[in-house]
Amino acid sequence: MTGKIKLWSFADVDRSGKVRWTACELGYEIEEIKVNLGEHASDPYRQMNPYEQIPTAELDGKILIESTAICLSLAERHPEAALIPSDQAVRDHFWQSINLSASSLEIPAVQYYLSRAGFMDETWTGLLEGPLGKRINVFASDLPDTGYICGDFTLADICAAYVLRLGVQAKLLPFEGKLETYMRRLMARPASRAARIFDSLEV
Ligand SMILES: N[C@@H](CCC(=O)N[C@@H](CS)C(=O)NCC(=O)O)C(=O)O
Repeated sequence: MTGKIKLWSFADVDRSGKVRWTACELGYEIEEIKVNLGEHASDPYRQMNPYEQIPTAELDGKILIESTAICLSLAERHPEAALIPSDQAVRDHFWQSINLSASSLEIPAVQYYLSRAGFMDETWTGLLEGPLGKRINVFASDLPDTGYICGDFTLADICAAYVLRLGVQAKLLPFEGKLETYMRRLMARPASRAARIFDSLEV
């Protein structure tokens, strides 16, 4: 066991999944605290995360927020696991992929998914469908035929998986061909299973 992390989440499917999966890849013991909707916007949770968002983590006695940043903090502590590649040529592609998935795609993908599911105003569906549909399909078409985004498995795959799963569930991406092969490769990893990251994907 590498160490211990405390993780505050709503459910398996929210952004805490990226942190849970990263921690599982690194062999962390996870103490998970489920937060009910609404509790995230009041004390005591707000004391830890004044942005009133999930997830929050406690690592080495420090409170950390922002799912991708928490994953990177975990990965940086374990260079031997190479979840952040060390080769500069690969790193350029790594940072590009991390930012595409965790920023350009993740925010509209979550909003689109929630508006389709009735948790956000339905006007978002129409506003986001065109640009998000186009961009997430470009991202999926860039996936490798074999292996992972940076050759070996890295955090880029964890961040990509989060948006790709949403894209499939929101019917923006057909679960077939190269995308299906890539996602099934991720679904077969013991750590992604332990993190229950794909449990909601009915394929
Ligand atoms: N960029 C933040 C986004 C966090 C976020 O929006 N979390 C959602 C759950 S996945 C949330 O807390 N939603 C409730 C709200 O915003 O009130 C991160 O990656 O941690």
